[in-house]
Amino acid sequence: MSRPIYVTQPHMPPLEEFIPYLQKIWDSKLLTNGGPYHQQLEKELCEYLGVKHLALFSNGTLALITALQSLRITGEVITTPYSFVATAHSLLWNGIKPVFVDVDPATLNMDPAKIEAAITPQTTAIMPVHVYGQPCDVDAIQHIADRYNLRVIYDAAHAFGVRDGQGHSILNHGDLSVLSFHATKVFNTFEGGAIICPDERTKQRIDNLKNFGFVDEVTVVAPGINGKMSEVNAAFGVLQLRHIDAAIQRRAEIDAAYRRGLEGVKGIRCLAVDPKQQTNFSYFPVLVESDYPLSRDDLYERLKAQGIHGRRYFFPLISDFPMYRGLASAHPDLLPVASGAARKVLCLPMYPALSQEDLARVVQIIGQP
Ligand code: T4K
Repeated sequence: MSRPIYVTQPHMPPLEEFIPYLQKIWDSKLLTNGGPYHQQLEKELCEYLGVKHLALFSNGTLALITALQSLRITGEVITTPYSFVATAHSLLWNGIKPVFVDVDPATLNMDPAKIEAAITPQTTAIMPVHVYGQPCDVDAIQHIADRYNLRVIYDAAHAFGVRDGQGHSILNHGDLSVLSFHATKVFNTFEGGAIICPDERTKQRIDNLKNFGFVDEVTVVAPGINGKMSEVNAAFGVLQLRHIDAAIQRRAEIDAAYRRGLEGVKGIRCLAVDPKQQTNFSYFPVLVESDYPLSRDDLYERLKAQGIHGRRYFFPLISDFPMYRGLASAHPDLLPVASGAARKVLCLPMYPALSQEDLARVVQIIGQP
């Protein structure tokens, strides 16, 4: 059998381009705690993404946990069950009760029409996710948040570089947005993440919180954590930024090729994209509908038998995991769209180095299962 094809493969610049960065770190002996590459990457990411302030983190999960801390969120937070577990785990780590609402069938993002009914006197915030990098209905969500005086923290782990219909960064919506720079993401720093915030004061609080709460050598203002990104990760990010446009362009070509190849396949549905929005092609999910000859799981196994490892993101739903399923809002009857999507979705291999031949093989197997 030929070598395996995974759902993703990290985008890596040539190693020799990274050596001079490492040399600088070796020479300076500055390894972490807000060193020069850390500062440079924060600045360059603000420019690239079109955001005002950005605080780097060692991963997206710590960034989510800290984002909630920074706004002192308590009580209940309305969120989506259709995401990676880290979304809801960040709430539990803060002693917050997640309240799940169903998703929109077109985008698989939180359905704004379901939010109001889930609000209680304990609700303090909404945590939606831009799933697969598809923007949430940010205006509808903000409207509800304003009406009920709720904070909005976007889990934007998938949404690096995504822009709304007006060409503005999707990361500027809500009170805070959180990115992941994990190896499996469009922009990776091996491990990493960031919080995007609109003002200097919030950025300062986040920076304090990610450094144990220190504001100077002898003053600790909050029970902070260690969420800092190291210089090696930050340097890698600076180099990655030089290559990111080409990487996203290649993803766009793969996305288009999948759509063309799968167009006539009965029972396979690709998620629609809004041509006004600028997406990042981070994943390529397909829905395996009932008129396809195989079930989603059978197709997943069929591909796997040929060395093609798609992934069922996001199955099981977060609300089906043991630490969540006892919640009243976790009942599958209340989450029919999310439950259906979790049964139908298969994410196909999507990464810049995916060859035409490998892509054609995936399409061919799906077309003639
Ligand atoms: N919010 C959302 C909505 C998220 O999706 C995530 C993370 C987070 C928050 C939390 O952000 P971080 O704390 O992770 O920064 C992966 C990732 O570990 C996770 O970051 C990601 N979401 C999630 C959707 O996917 P797994 O368990 O599927 O990863 P794994 O190790 O099975 O990798 C998938 C495939 O990628 C492998 O089969 C091969 C390839 N791969 C992976 C790694 C790690 C490589 O080729 N090289 C690598 O180094 O969770």
